[in-house]
Amino acid sequence: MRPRVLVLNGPNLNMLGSREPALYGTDTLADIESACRAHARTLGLALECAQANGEGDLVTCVHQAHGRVDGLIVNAGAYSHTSIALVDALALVDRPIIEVHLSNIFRREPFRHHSYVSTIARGVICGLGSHGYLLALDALAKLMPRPCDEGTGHGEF
Ligand code: CA2
Repeated sequence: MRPRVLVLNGPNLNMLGSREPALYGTDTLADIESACRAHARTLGLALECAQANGEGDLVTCVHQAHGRVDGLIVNAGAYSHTSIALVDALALVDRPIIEVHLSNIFRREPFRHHSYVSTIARGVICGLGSHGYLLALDALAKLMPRPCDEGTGHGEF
């Protein structure tokens, strides 16, 4: 069985490619998801992608992933900075979570400098545009232990 990863994107990220290319790049969400699928294939990972604009819908996606996925990549968009409900759901997952932001949130407005998701994420990648998602897949491929890795020390950096 290949380790399974969920790539979860939050509000407004379905609009990527249409506006603000200087901040978020020119790739659409479909472009990002298909690059993730191709990269996951080379890493031997099974990939699922989901996007939701509502906070409760994102919480539901996390609940549905619970027990089914071996790792998560999360760009919660603006909810990263506001949602205790989402971070509570993510905290229940007990699988490695990599937080991704397209933009460097620390070069932006102060209200973007804090992320609730970062408090439970195994790692955080920001400011590298859509390439950040591929780096997050690389990280998860190392962090998710596979059955054949038992006792070899794999599953850690
Ligand atoms: O840099 C990121 O990936 C963000 O998560 C993007 C969020 C923002 O609220 C976070 O602070 C950082 C916003 C996504 C907005 O997406 C748009 C897409 C197309 C046009 C305009 C906005």
